[in-house]
Amino acid sequence: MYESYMQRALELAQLGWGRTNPNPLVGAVIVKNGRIIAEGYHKRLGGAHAEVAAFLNAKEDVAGGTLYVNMEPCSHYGRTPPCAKAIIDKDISEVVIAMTDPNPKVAGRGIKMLKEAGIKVVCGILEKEAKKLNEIFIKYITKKKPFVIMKTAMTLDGKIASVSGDSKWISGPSSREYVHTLRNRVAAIMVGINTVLVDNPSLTTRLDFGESRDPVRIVIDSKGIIPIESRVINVESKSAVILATTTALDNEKEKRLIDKGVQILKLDGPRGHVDLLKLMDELYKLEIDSLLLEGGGGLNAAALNMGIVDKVMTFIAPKIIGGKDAKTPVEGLGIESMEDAIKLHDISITRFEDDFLIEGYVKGA
Ligand code: AOF
Ligand code: ZN
Repeated sequence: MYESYMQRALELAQLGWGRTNPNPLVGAVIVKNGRIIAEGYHKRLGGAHAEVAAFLNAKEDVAGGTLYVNMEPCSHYGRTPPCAKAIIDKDISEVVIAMTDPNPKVAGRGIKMLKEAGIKVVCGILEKEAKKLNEIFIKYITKKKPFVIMKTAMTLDGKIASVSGDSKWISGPSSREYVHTLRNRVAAIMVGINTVLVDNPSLTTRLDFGESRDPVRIVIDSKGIIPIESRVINVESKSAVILATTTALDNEKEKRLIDKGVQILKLDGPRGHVDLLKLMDELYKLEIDSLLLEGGGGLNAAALNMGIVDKVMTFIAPKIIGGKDAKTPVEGLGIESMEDAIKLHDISITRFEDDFLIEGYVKGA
């Protein structure tokens, strides 16, 4: 019973995808006399927390009911008052929780408040699923850095473009649609300058159905050579464009970019490169909790080497194009010994028509 109501809370939580960042995805269900009498979820940043949303939706008295919620109710005054207090005030008898809140401001205090008020608390129901759902929030709130997903699409022979640079399209329509779902969920998307020069992407979200919103679009451009007329700068979008560059950026160019609404971050790193570690700290300060890294190979290699990648998502299309000079997902100098290879864990495979998506996590990110 606990599991099925928690499953429902997890489903509700997902309705908030891409709208709650940098807050978690939270859903709540209230059960009384063996049936659901209220449901709610966290809809958007600054809005009611899931528990309060469920109270607002209740059509009958919730007193004596059991509340199911996928994250420990909060105990602090943040953008909204503490949910643990609201639960106590509503006379809920039992609270079933999937995971404790990793936010240091809460971290067990919500559960403590409930127990002290005499409410029965059960914790750990569908905990693994709940932690996976909020993997972004857990990383962001505990490590104070965005959760980085390196996404690539390659042929069966490991190429991301043909020898002539053609890459439209490696993966099929249903894989590409899924990438737009991802763009709709994450706070930001990031590419290297070569991708801008070669593909001229807009980096916006295009969904076939439903309301879409664009992630903040970040371009890594150490020398400041981005063309002013690039699509990413000029396409119609409500989302910001951040140019992560260095002091090599020419003053005149900087002014023109700022006039176009581009935000400039100058983060000088070793050998004239942008310091990716500093960038992660800056993005945390901007409340960017998640980053979809969409290449190219040079930037992917740098990101892996700097240890900023948390998750890898690789689409493999059953096509063969060959060519020793055709680009691959990870360039750089490469690792010499297999023993030192970056190994992924918690691997999963999903099929999108003829393509396979392989996902896994990088240790210690
Ligand atoms: C949410 N939604 O349903 C729950 C949250 O500053 P605030 O008021 O937005 O609070 C954010 C914190 O509240 C968040 O970091 C998490 O610790 C806790 N729980 N947050 O946005 C919810 N239950
Ligand atoms: Zn709350």
